Amino acid sequence: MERTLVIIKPDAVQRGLIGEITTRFERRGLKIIGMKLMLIDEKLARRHYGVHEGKPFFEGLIRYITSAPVVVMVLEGPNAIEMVRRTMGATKPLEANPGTIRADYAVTIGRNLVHGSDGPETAVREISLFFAENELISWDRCTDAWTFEE
Ligand code: IDP
Ligand code: MG
Repeated sequence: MERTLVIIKPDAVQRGLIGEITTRFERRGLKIIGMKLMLIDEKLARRHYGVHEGKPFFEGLIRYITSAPVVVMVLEGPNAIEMVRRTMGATKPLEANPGTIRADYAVTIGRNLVHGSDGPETAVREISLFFAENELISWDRCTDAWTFEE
């Protein structure tokens, strides 16, 4: 079982695509174990995207990700990291396979709708930046909601 961090970026939230993007992950069978709407502040943005510091697009990326609310979530499932990356599509929407989120809804690399952790270590680090452990739900300790009691 793996966990990964997904961010529905400001452009996707503003375009009303929270449901559409979330649905694609839900329908693949990934479990949402944490989810919130938030504004990312500059400090958090710089930590999250630290590996890109110094690249030409870095400052623009920080402005973009802090510009308006995002939805952050933790998804859990077998191979969740790779599953999310493949569902998102390539970083450049032009190169993303048809049927992926970025191919179906995005046109430019600078507004590519969604983030997903790129590997196991990154996932652990990114999840801890956005969620406390007690904000993540253990579904196996929950009762099946279809079990009617009355
Ligand atoms: P990823 O989101 O597919 O993992 P990364 O290479 O990690 O792609 O880049 C992080 C984010 O930085 C991208 O999703 C995109 O929003 C932005 N980005 C990457 N390269 C460029 C670029 O050349 N111009 C503008 N933005 C970029
Ligand atoms: Mg990345």
